[in-house]
Amino acid sequence: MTQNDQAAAVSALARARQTSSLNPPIERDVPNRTPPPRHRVIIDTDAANEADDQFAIVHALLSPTLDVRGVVSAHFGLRRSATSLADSRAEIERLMTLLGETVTPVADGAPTWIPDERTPIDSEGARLMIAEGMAEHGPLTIGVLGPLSTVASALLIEPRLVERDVTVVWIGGPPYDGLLGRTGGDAGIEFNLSNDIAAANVVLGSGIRVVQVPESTYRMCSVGYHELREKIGRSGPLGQYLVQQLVDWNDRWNGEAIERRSLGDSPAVGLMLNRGGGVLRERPAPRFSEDGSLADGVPGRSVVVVESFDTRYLFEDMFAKIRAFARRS
Ligand SMILES: [Ca+2]
Repeated sequence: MTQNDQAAAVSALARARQTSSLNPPIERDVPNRTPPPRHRVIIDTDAANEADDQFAIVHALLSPTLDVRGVVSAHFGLRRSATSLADSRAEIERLMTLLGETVTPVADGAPTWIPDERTPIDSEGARLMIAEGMAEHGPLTIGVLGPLSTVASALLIEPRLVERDVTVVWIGGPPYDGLLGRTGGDAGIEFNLSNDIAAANVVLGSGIRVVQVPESTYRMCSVGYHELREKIGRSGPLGQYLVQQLVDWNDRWNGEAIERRSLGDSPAVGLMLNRGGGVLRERPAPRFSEDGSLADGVPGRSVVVVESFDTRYLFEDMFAKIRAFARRS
C-alpha cells in the first residue's frame, strides 16, 4: 500500500466513523436559528462578610451572558457584626452605585440562621428565589456565596422547587477525603457552613441539584496586592474600590502580615459562565454534624463537588471586564 493509499484509507475510515451509529448527529450539531437565551441566575451574598463577594457580584453583573434576576443579601452570623444582613445589603448597594446599575432587583434574605431543619425564615429573597425557580423560563442557577439560610427557607416554603430546573452553586463546606482545612481545623467550622449548619443539611438533603465548592477548592483562588493593583488598580472608582476594600479588610482583621487574599466566592460565577472549567466529582451528599464535620447524608442524594477550577480564565475574564467597564464609564 502506498502512502497515498494509506491516507485515503484513513480518510475513509474517519468519514465512516463520523456517520456511523456510534457518532450520530446530536442536537448541538444543528446551527442556532436564534441567539441562545442568557443564563438566568440569582446571586445570594453575605457581601460585607469580608472582601471577596464584591468581586463575584461585580463579575456577574458585568457578564453579558448572565441574566442576573436578583442579588439577595445574606447574613454572616454574629461573629463580626450584630447587623450582618443590613451590612451586606449596604455593600451590595454600594457596588450597584459604582456600577451605575439600577435595573437588577436587590432583596433581603434571611436575617439569621434558620431555627431548625423544618422551620423556614420567610424573606423577600426567599420569595424571589421561589418566583424565579417556579417560573417557566428555563434553567435557573442560584449562586450562594455565604450561608444557605435563604435557599433552605425557600425550599421549606416551596418544596416543589426540587422538581424544577434549578441548580444551587454553594461556596462552602469542609474538604472531603481527609484533606485538612485552612489551619488544619484550628479555625473551627468552615465559615459559610458555620453560619447555618441546619440550612446546609436542608439543602443537601432536599434533592435539589447542588454544585458545591468546598474550602479546599475555594482557597485556591488567591490574588496578590501587586497583581490587583496592576490589573484593576487604575480602573476607575470601581477598580480602586475593589482593591482598597480588600487591603482595608486584611489590615483590620488579619493577625499576620499579608499581601494577598483568596477570591473564594468567584468560582460560583465562573461555573455560571463556564461549567466546563471545573473538575467535578459526583459523590453521596453528606450531612454536617453540629461540629461541622462530615457525616452520612440522606440515602440516594448526591452532590457535585468542584475539586478545582480554571482560575486563569476566571480572573483574567473578571479583570478584563472591570477594565472595559472603566473605559466606557
Ligand atoms: Ca461570601
